[in-house]
Amino acid sequence: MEKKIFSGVQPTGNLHLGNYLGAIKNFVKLNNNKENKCVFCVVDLHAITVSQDPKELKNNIRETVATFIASGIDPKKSIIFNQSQVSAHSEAAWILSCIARMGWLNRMTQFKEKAGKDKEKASIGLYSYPILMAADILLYDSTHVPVGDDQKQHLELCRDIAQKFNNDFKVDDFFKVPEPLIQKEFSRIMSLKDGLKKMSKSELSDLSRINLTDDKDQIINKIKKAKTDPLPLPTTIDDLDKRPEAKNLIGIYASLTDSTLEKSIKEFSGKNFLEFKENLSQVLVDKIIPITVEIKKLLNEKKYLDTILLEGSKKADKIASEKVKKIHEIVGF
Ligand code: AQP
Repeated sequence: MEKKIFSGVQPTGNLHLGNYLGAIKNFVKLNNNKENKCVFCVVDLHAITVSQDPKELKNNIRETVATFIASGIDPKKSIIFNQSQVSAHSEAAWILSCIARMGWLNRMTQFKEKAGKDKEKASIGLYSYPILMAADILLYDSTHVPVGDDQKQHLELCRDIAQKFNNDFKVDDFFKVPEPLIQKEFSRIMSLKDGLKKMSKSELSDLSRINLTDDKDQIINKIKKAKTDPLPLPTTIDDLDKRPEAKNLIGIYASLTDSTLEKSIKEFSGKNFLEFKENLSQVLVDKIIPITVEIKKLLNEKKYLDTILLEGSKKADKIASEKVKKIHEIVGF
């Protein structure tokens, strides 16, 4: 069966190993399956829910496209575009915000985490962001949405919005109710400094993450400094449960080598972290540096990147504006 895939990445700089292993690596696999129709969006409207420097934002949009392509997404097979260029997203988001309920949004944990203690000062966009995300997905009749584990709740909200719209207007199956595609293992890569915190772009310490633009020395240094515990590496998965940093590092190793946690534990069981970290650094350098080199090369080809976005936007606009026309009819405009 044909799958319609949609996913987005925010152009907020510092794309990192978590974005790669949790999302982009999966995008590449989906892009390579002939049965799938994929749309990968640089979600710049989402990015401005927190303050952005306009010049940096422009560069970050190009860097995100460069990362998609350097990782192996083929713009001939998949639609790649930036959200702001297809106005249907903003329009559908408004209409869907009249469908979504305050109570639903109030439960979103990511808003609570990102807004922090001073919720009054957070932008309204940050609060209503999951509705825009629902519009992004539903406009393309997406059947599957590959995301990291942190986006699971937003996807459930998207499903609720689709179902309520279909029920309210008695238009059975107008919005497809999408399925999340969350990897069973390695769907949440944690900070190198704290195994209980997600690896994140906005974390102040650069040592907490491997950026996809880091060079070999930076990668080796960050792994050397990554937090561990004093015990040797464990022998079973159960032993890892109380050792979040060890679990995260072995998980990263397993994901990069396309292995499983179990096999990777066997490979290093009883060894010390020094030896394991040398192996991990080597795998990271082998897998990530070719991507880094390609990103840097592509960033010098601004016209090429802009053309991909322009062509992608035209294709996306055709699909999304058709859907908005139908929404107008259903709503009674
Ligand atoms: N640590 C992670 N582990 C696994 N997947 C992750 N993703 C993000 N962090 C991890 C997945 O990457 C995709 C794109 O994410 P995004 O651009 O929407 O940004 P985000 O989730 O807001 O990323 P950050 O790094 O966490 O940014 P900040 O610091 O701004 O909060 C998504 O599919 C996401 O699940």
